[in-house]
Amino acid sequence: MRSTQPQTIYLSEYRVPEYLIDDVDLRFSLFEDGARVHSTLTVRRNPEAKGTAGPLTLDGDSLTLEAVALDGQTLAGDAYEDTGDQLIIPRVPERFSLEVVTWIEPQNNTRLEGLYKSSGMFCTQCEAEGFRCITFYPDRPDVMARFRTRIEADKSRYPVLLSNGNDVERGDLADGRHFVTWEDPFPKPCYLFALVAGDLVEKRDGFRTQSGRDIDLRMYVEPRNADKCDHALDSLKRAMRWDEEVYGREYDLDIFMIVAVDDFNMGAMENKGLNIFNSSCVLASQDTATDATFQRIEAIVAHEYFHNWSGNRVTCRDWFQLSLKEGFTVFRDSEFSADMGSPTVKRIEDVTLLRTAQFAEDAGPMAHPVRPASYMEISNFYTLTIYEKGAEVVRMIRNLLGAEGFRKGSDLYFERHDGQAVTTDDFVRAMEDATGRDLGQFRLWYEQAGTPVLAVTDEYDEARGVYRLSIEQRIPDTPGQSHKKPQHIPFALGLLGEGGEPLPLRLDPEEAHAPTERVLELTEARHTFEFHGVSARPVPSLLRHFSAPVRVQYAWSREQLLFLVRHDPDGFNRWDAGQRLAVDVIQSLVVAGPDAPVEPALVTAFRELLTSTTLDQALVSKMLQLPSEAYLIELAEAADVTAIHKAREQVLRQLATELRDELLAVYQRNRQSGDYAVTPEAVARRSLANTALAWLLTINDDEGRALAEAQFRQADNMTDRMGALRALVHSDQAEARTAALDAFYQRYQDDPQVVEMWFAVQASSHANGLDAIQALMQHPAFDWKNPNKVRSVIGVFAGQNLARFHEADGSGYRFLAEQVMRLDDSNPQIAARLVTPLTRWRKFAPGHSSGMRSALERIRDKSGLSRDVYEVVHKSLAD
Ligand code: B3K
Ligand code: ZN
Repeated sequence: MRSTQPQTIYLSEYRVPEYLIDDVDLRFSLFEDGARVHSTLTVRRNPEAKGTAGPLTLDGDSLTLEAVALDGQTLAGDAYEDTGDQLIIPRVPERFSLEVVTWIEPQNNTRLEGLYKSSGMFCTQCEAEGFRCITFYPDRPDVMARFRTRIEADKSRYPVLLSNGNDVERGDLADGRHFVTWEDPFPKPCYLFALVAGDLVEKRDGFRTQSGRDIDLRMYVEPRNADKCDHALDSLKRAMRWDEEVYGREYDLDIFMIVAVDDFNMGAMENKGLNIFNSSCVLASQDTATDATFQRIEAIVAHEYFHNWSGNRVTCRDWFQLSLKEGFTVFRDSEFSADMGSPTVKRIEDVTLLRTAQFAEDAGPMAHPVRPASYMEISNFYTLTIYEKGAEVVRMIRNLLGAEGFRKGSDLYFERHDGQAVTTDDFVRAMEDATGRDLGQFRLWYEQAGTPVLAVTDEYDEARGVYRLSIEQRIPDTPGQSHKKPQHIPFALGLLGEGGEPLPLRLDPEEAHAPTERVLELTEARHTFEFHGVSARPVPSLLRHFSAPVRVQYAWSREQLLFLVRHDPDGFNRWDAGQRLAVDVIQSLVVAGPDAPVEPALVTAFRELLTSTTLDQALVSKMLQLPSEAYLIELAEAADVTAIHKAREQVLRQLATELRDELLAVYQRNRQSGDYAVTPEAVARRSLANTALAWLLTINDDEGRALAEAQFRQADNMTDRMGALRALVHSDQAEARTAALDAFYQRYQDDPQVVEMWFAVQASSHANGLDAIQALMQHPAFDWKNPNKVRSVIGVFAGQNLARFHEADGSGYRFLAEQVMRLDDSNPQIAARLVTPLTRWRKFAPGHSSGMRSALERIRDKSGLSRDVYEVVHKSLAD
């Protein structure tokens, strides 16, 4: 056990900083055995701080302090205290300059927070609290300062030296060293500081802003990746244009830089003017990246770029406000992706993630509000709730205010708070002030955790021609929160008549021109709505576009769902009806056993989808995906993973058997020749062809296998090569599987991002149990120090290969506990993420949950646990 228990930090204890920093002057001397950091801070007492002046307290972590000087005078050892995690100077004047010299060891930094080395280059990650691993500083986002950064390093090893802002000076030094000085004119919190030093190639591009300023766009990558930059740069230009057009936001510096690094704890980081990316989220070529990767890169490049306004110019007052920048920015990138591709498909993808993973988080032991009230380790709060639910909350505000009102609100927010560190409440207030709308009750979305459940019942009064809909909302208890208040929920709906026609929704019997879709605003625990002039019992299309992040309970019959699949004019709900139908069919096989017959209505629905050429093919490709095992588990009461897996496989095989000819036809119809392009149409066609292939291989179809092998060999793009490989790897065809995997590795072994995909496709396959996973970890390409490798093998096994991870003997759980404990010593952030599957132990049938719980207990009992893992494990085991 730890010697001291980690402390909980509370929002209610927020105090303004006692000292502010106006300017930071940094000098980095980089060497192979460490780095010296000279920092000069211009400090003044905060006029808003209450009471008499207290000591200056700066945060630090893993630093060797070499010298401290105040206003040019070196301080004697008794004039300050270095506690290890704080530098305390008891007596300081109102205004002063403070020089601090620290020594750090980036080459030994395995946590990948602060300054560290990745593939021979120096790079940084400071959000949330990494800057304190570089030098002593008030490491909190409400201290905003102007940074000037001089980097000195060996010129031949590190010809490229980068930091935030503009390069203002460069030159050569003695001993083959050189320096570059960077100046960032915009005050920023230290979490947005960045430094990169390496032997990198530069790809240049440019962008002219709406006001006619020319921006230099630069991308820095290792030489072997020089041909994988175009897509990110193109995405960046599209994002810059979109933010001007949709939000009126223009880029502010003269240079915008993107750097790719292989060892990175997450996807990317929005450092001011110098975005740093995980290589897997920025590098792409037709031969090495799938369509999904191309789309992910476009979204992440845009996300980080959008942070320049939503996060950097207007930042967070404290880390409880994280969703202020993350929820808003996810909403922005999601709308951007919708505009660049298919809006319905994007909505389906976002909702799939939300309902599968965020709902699970919101129902588990780590559930927290979009604005949490407390935390132990902030790194654990970069969650689906902060990001995805936070984005849904912003989306609801946009829908309540309308696009125009929302734009007025965002304009006011950016103007009012430019250069400030603010709260989610400031965001909501700007929306209210710009439109006159009262969002008082709506604010509960930020304060109450848990996914609201809407129980919907209906009655049809034939004599009066009235259709009555009752909606009851209930918000489940979550850790530390019970007896919640009703929330303000926008509920979009439509009604379909007997022939599938949209009916006018007359809330008032006299209404002449009633709309066929309405957004009902739920504010009470229970509402009843009456729709008039309805001549036959309608089929309701509920929560269209997924207008609020809630669970809807309604007793749909299979006939109603099939009807919606055929007729709902809302593409999202058409897809959703198909999913509900498939869930219902799979769940009935979980109960009745996998040999029970499969509902013919499902086969009919899929046949219609496969044979239709008039339906939007992008939507069809989504509708053909069966609900995932993870989603089925989320929906279950006490999930029996084996039964769920078997039932789902059985449905898949049954559909493939009955629809074999249609699948072959879909495959042939959608095979493409000609130039590769990532347009919604082309992506849909590749997806349809690859889905058909995968289904054919579930029934060991000879023709299907031959097609897969041929496609694997002949593909001119990674989507098709990977599609074929995935189909083979997930089939029973052991020989074909091994041959394809070997050939794939031979071809791509020098490309780490593709090797990660090669690991992941194996780790996710039901054909591979624990032995195979352990063998992958012995492979020479596996690397404990590289988070992507850890995620692509261990993370994928525990998160996607569910039947094998949840093997009845508990071996998967023990295995995961061991890996978490091993990793916790070197990279606590990644270790804490890896625990996630175990935290859901209460969700599973007793045979599973006791093993999961024991695995958590084993981790809990390890001595010297990091704060990251400590928090997750203790909260998961709490009663
Ligand atoms: N803001 C970063 C995430 C930082 C995570 C720190 N543990 C990336 C993003 O959301 O854009
Ligand atoms: Zn972000």
